[in-house]
Formats: sequence, C-alpha cells, structure tokens
Amino acid sequence: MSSGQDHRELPMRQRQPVTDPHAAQTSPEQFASDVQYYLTLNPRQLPSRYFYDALGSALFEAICRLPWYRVTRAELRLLEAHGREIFERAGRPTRLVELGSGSGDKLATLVESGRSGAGPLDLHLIDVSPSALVVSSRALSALNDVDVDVRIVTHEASYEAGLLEATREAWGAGPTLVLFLGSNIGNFDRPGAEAFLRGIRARLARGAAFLIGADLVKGERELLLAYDDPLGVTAAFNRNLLARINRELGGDFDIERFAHRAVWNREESRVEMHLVSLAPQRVRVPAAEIDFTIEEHESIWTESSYKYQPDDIVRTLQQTGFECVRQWIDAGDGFALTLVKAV
Ligand code: AVJ
Repeated sequence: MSSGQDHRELPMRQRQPVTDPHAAQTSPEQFASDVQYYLTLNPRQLPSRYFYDALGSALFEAICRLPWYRVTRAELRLLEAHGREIFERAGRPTRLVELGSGSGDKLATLVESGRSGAGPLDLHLIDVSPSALVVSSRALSALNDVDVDVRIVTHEASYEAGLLEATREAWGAGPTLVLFLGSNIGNFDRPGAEAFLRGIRARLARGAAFLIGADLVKGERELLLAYDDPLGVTAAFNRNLLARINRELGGDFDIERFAHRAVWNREESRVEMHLVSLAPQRVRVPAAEIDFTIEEHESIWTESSYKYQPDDIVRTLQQTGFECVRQWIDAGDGFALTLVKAV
C-alpha cells in the first residue's frame, strides 16, 4: 500500500447554480399593495406567501421538525420508498421543475433514491424566498458529490412566473417532471387549486409528468396540534408576518397584542390560521398607506391549509387535464403522493 489515497474517478465537475435573471421577483411594491388590499378586506386577510422571508423560512423549517407537524416527514418517507418507481413511471425525466422548492430536501431525497441512469439532470427550483433558494441550491449541488450530474437553475418567483421561466426552453429538451410537494396545494381554495392545476397543464407537453403531495383529512385534534404546537413555533411563524410588515413597510403592529389561532373548518375542509387582536388598537403601515383600527377579538386571516381525500386529488387532477399514473398513501400520517401525466 503506497498512500492512503484511493484512485477514484475524479468527481464530476462541480456546477454552480444559475440564477434566472428574467424571473419575475416579488417586489417591495407588490408586497405593499397586497398588504393594503388584503388588510382592508372584510374579514381582514394577509396572503400566506409573505410568510417566507429569511426568518419565516427558518421558522417553517423548524415547523417541519416538530413532532406535531408530520407532513414533511411523511412525504420524505414516501419519496424515499418510492423514488425509483416515481422516476420509472414518470418516464425517466431529465428535467425536474419544483414549484416551491423550500429547503430542497424533498427534491434531493427523490433524486438520491430514485434517479435511474447516470445522465445529467436539470433541476429548476422555483421559490419566492431568496434565502431558501440559496440554501436549497447549495444542498442540491452536493448531489454532484454522490455522482449525480445536476445542473441547477433557481427562479426567485411565484409558481406561475417561475414555471413560465423554467419552461421557456423547448420542452423537447427531455422528459419533464414537475413537482408540487409539501401540500403547498393546500394554500389554494378549491376553485383556485383547479385553476392553478389547469395553468400547470397548459404549460406541459402531452405525456409530461406531474407529482403532487397533499395532506389528507384526519382527526381534528391531530390537525390542530399540527397548526398550534405546544412549543409556539407555528405561532411565531404566523406572527412573524406582522413583524415582517413592521420591518419592511414601516408598520407599527404591536405584535404581542395579536394571538395565534388555528381553526379546523370542517365544512370547507381546511385548517385556518388567524391573528386575533387582543385589544382595540390602531395600526399604521406607511409604505402601504393604511391606517385603521382593529377591534378586540377581530382577526386577520393569514392562511388556509385545505385537506384532501385521496379520491378528491385524483378526481381534481382528472378534471384539469391529467391522467392518474399512481398514488402512494401514508395511512399513518394521512398523506398522499399522486403521480399523473398530462393528457
Ligand atoms: C407549506 C403551506 C404546506 O399549510 O401546512 C405550516 C405551511 N403553515 N404550518 C401548511 C404551514 C403552518 C404549510 N405549507
């Protein structure tokens, strides 16, 4: 034995992630005008996509580790167990486009467990959070070390704008799999989800694959614990939205006078998150040109997480231009992964 050095093949060239300069970023002006519009609706609301600034993204990553929030782990287990079959049945895709890629863990798990063949993979990460894109592109670049040859393109954009950018190149480039994981579909109401899925279908060539992860209806106790955890992490995640408005738009929300509340709305099949005012109080947000009084007990509705039945998901996809390839269910945690193809 001469040296401890083993003579492996050189690792594949480390590729730097590319940031798409054309992606439509979410601007401060858009944030201000959305805050103005939604906060003055009756009931008052705020769009949940604004949770994800750097702190909000970190808090969401913490939520994913909470024992009471089982969505992420259930999905990772399914991706790991069925990754090979997903790649096979998706037609051995060479381009993966993830809408709302977050930490990148889900995509990394799928690629590691499922990739078939050694050819290069194009990974398109679409997220509204620049900090999440930095973290995820770094995590996914590490796949090059376990000899998957990946090219990464990040799109700091909404789902729609990002998908448009990611699919700007001819679809002929190779079989494509679009991923919409983490039960992000839950943030759309039913008509919104249908419209969104139709929009995705319209961007896909016939035969392109689409994988969607959705949290299922389950017992109320379990649902409420997932959205109102005993450590208060979800409460912090929710209240950070007010903190973000204070930081970025010069708002004067008294954050301690807003309580986190999670509600299971059975008729609508959704968990709602609210911020409930603990006193009558005046709120000013100069950059959004608003100045109002909120009553005691009045709430700001910040998020809906719709929960599905497995057949619902298949039916909705069939109605929006897809055919079902396979569905995998984690019965223990109530989560479904559904693979479909564009027809
Ligand atoms: C990332 C939208 C799927 O609705 O379960 C977690 C966000 N909100 N805890 C969800 C969230 C409160 C999450 N999604």
